[in-house]
Amino acid sequence: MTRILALLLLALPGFASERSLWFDTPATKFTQSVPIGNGRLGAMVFGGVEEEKIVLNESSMWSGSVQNADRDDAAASLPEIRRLLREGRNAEAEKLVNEKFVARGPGSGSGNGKDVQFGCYQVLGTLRLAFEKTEGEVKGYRRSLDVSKAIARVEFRRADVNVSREYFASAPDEAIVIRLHTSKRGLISFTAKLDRPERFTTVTDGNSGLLMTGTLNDGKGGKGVSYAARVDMRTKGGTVSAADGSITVRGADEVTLFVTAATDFHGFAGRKVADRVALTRNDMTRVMGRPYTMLLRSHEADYQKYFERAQLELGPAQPDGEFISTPERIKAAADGPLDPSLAALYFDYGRYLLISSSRPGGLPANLQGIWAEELQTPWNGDWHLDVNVQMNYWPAEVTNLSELHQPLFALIESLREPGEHTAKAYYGARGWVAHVITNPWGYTSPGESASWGATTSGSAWLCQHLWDHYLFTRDEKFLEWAYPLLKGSARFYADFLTESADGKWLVTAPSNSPENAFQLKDGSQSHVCMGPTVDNQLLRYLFSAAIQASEILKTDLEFREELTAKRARLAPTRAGSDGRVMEWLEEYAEVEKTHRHVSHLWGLYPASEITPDETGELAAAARKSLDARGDASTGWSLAYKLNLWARLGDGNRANTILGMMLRPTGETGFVMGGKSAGGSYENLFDAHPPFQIDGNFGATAGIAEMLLQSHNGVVRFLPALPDAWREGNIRGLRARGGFEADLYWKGGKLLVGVVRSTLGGPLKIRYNGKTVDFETKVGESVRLNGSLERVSR
Ligand code: FUC
Repeated sequence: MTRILALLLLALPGFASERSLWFDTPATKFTQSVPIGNGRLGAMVFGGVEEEKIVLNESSMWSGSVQNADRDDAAASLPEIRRLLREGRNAEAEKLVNEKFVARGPGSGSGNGKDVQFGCYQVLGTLRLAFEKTEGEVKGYRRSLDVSKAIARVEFRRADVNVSREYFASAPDEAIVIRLHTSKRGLISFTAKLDRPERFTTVTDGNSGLLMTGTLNDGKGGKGVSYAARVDMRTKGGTVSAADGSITVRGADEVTLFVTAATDFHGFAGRKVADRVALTRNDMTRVMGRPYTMLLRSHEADYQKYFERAQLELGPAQPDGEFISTPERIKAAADGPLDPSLAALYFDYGRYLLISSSRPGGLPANLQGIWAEELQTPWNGDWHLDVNVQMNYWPAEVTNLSELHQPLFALIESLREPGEHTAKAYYGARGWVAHVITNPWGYTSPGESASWGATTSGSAWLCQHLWDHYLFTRDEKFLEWAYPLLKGSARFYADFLTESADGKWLVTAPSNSPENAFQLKDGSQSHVCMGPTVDNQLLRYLFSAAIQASEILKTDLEFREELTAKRARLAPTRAGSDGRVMEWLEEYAEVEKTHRHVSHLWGLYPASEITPDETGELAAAARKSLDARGDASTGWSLAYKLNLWARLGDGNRANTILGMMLRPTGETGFVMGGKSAGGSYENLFDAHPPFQIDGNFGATAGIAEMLLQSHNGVVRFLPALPDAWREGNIRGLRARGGFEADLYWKGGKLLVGVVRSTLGGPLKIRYNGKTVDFETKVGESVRLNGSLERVSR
């Protein structure tokens, strides 16, 4: 009987399922609204009863333009900067970097770059539907986002009428689709408007359409990206009229609204498409010609082909877990232990956000994914290269969304040419380099301040993604494509390296340990240094990748030998006298002990030169470093620590940090660290604060990393399973070498592990201290019990 009742409940439309976020009120703030997106077009649904507000986004809404921000005479100061660094006069070196070695011009505009050439990612506009006032109390209000189908819904009852709205962003149909429905006929009446805070004209177009057009600032007093956004609708019954840039519908039975949008930005490097207005018209004609059910079906099929590749179930759900709203669930996470099913929802949400903000052929997910309500987004909504954009792509391979990694590769490719110019201007070096920030305009110059802008390893960190994609897929065609990028990056660093003060090592200089400052003996402080640990780790990885790639592709023997020799002279990762991993070449004291960046642990994650199995002492030192940094931090920093603890095999600590990420944030402004900082907004967007999506993606990767790891030739089952995840299963995670794994566990112990081999070859599995080896054939499944014995079923 109860079972029948449960089934009946589940059959009800919009019933809370584990795979939905839901709210019992409309959103009043952006961080309460729900995101939908097709990779390029995005929308945030507020779900107001009387006024529906839908914030619209398009991924290429970038102000600014292509520029040369390199100082062409910078290289002349390099010897002096290096001399000062060798003499330990870092503060003086930093002063010189600020004078001669930062970007020419305003750079990012101190993170407020909307009207300078760096530009900024900004909102497309807002669609507002003002509904005719109706008498009667609103009952049963529910706003939801089903992440298994990528559909948002608003439902309520008023004066015996059921009102429902359905929203999705279709990739196959290049449109946002909104269906308005009421249980009685003739009751849909509203006025639709389309606007943005500046630079727009909205006109009516035909009987039922709105067309908004405008041009963004190119940052040099001229015209930048031009855009067009269009709204049109199909109505059943009632009347439709157009006037004064708005559309009014009266007494319709049913309405389907469509939004199409485009800019003339086409790919990187400032190429433009011919006619963005025509593009939006063509998209509109096509989408309006297809029945709603067909649109919905092809959207679901397109979305689910990605989403259904992986599945995580963490049980048992807390009693009532399904019946309390998402904001209540995160409030509960603040007060008590983390509900495992909320962690599973967060994992699904992260995959949802990546599928919705990053599609092949498009731009990579930025600091906001694609969702922004402002003109001036925080930090320009750009691509930060000292952890942030990389973190966005940490879940791509392991959660089986490998193709969605492609926009990042396209970004990397776009930086090669401008990066060659920067390499020459600053370092007199061959190859290409990118520093800390970039945009769609190929920005590779340093930032405008030495304190953060002198990080020279952005390009090396980006290149890790090329090699890791190869490790997961073993796609040689891809490697052939990526090799010139890897080689060009390695070429740069091989030229750039210089001798350390004691002549022992080859080091990067000038550089930073991202954004962290240290104390010098004379009491001065500096960020600029020689050979920070992260650079040594990055270059060890990059050179190794370029060496191996050149072997696989049978090319560049001489260059390979040069890299091999230089790699041997990179400083190893070391523990200092306090037992922590040294962040710098020297044992400097850090200025801010709990600084959010933990870049010196890059070798633990995402790389794997530090592992508990192979380099136990360094792993212990990493543990000490993390303890000293403390857990509390900004959103992305928490996500980084979650991955690091997973790599250290400490599932309980990782789960504690995940719990901190799922606490409601009390902060709305900018917070750079400290106790109360990172957490979640009510819509589960990660709070830096402000909203920054990297934490969502980093945590998704971290959850996967708790359950499956595959670095250094070993596939590890459940390497960091927290006690609280007593029972569950994960299906469809990917492991390096072309493997795909499903794991089932109970009572905290592995029951069954299945590994499918898509490419054949050796497979080494480790669980609970035991290691077994297999030789697999293409398409073969290896099925194991909890003792790693092969079983047939
Ligand atoms: C880096 C971080 C900040 C912020 C910004 C977008 O500069 O240090 O915390 O995430 O990127």
